[in-house]
Amino acid sequence: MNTPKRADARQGGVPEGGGTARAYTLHAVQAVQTEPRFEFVGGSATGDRRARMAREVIAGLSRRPRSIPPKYFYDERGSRLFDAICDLPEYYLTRAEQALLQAHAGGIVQRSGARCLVEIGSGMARKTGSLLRAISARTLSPVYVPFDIAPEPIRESARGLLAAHPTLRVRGIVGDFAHECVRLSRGLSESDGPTLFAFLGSTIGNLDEAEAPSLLRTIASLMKRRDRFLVGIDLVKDPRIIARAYNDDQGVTAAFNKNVLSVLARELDGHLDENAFDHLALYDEARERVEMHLVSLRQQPLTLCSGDVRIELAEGERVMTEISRKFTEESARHMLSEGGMTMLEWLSTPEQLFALCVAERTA
Ligand code: SAH
Ligand code: AVI
Repeated sequence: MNTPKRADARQGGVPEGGGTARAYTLHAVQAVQTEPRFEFVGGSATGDRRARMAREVIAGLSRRPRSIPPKYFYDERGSRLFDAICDLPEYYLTRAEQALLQAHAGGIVQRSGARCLVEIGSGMARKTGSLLRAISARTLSPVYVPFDIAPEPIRESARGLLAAHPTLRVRGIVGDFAHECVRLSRGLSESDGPTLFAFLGSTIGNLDEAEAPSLLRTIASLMKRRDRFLVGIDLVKDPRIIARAYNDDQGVTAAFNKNVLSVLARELDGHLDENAFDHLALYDEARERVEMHLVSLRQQPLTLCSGDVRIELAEGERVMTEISRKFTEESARHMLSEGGMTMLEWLSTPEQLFALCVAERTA
């Protein structure tokens, strides 16, 4: 495994987090850190990634109802569009989760004893700061392992985090969490200490009833007894609040949704016209989930792989691009237990908009 050698002040017997001793040790740590503090420790060859994308996209578009996996939203532009969504007045999720983290990150980290943070679907790592500040207050050699399908946000967010945390080491991993979570073991080392596995932003809601427990079981298999799992969960609430969050006035969510067409055009030699589709996002109260679609505005062929694959879309036909499930404490507990985890803490906003949930691997 490609683990950098660490200048670990604790080996020198210096008490952690202690005033002058800490300042002195910080100097020492910086002075001997000759290796880069940021590295990518794994990723797939472009050809393999494209082949999987072609398989999954063609399979999804060929069955009824037609669909495209949501992970393909996130090229560089898609990641930026999602970042812009987080600032929209209608998109309450990010602010609610941020507020919870500001209030509870210290306690969550303290109770878990975490010295290492793994973040699955880390994106621009907007909310990671609260957790890393709490971890850095406990150890002189914090480790952050962001795992995302998109390399650009890993690189970009690492820049800010490294500047804010002078002894932080970042081991970025590019991969698909549906198939490649085992890559996380390349970013982890026994000496990192107790690890907090975070899955923020309600991204778990983008996985269906089979996918979510399957991912949780994989994460649980990577966790040691003392490790903890922290997941951000969007809650069932007034359907109008949810529907507005996915139908913003500025059309950023519509642009994010349509961006998947340009990803397919570029990566899979597709011929697709963004203007020939409408954005549609509906909240299904019975299923407690948002469904996001692209609606074909006319009868049109959708061609991929330089014309080798041709799918005929009827006028008004929908292609589902994302589900976004909403939970109650009970349904979240059930999902976790199906995924081999036991809920330890449930922390929700006073308005019951969003919750953070801490879990351990079921023994
Ligand atoms: N956690 C961040 C970002 C959430 S957006 C936040 O809370 O703001 C969802 C993130 O998950 C994106 O960065 C996207 O690239 C990543 N993602 C989506 N599907 C993925 C998959 N199958 N494997 C790995 N990363 C994925
Ligand atoms: C990343 N994920 C949790 C977002 C969500 O709310 O489901 C993606 C998104 N889709 C539309 N707006 C935001």
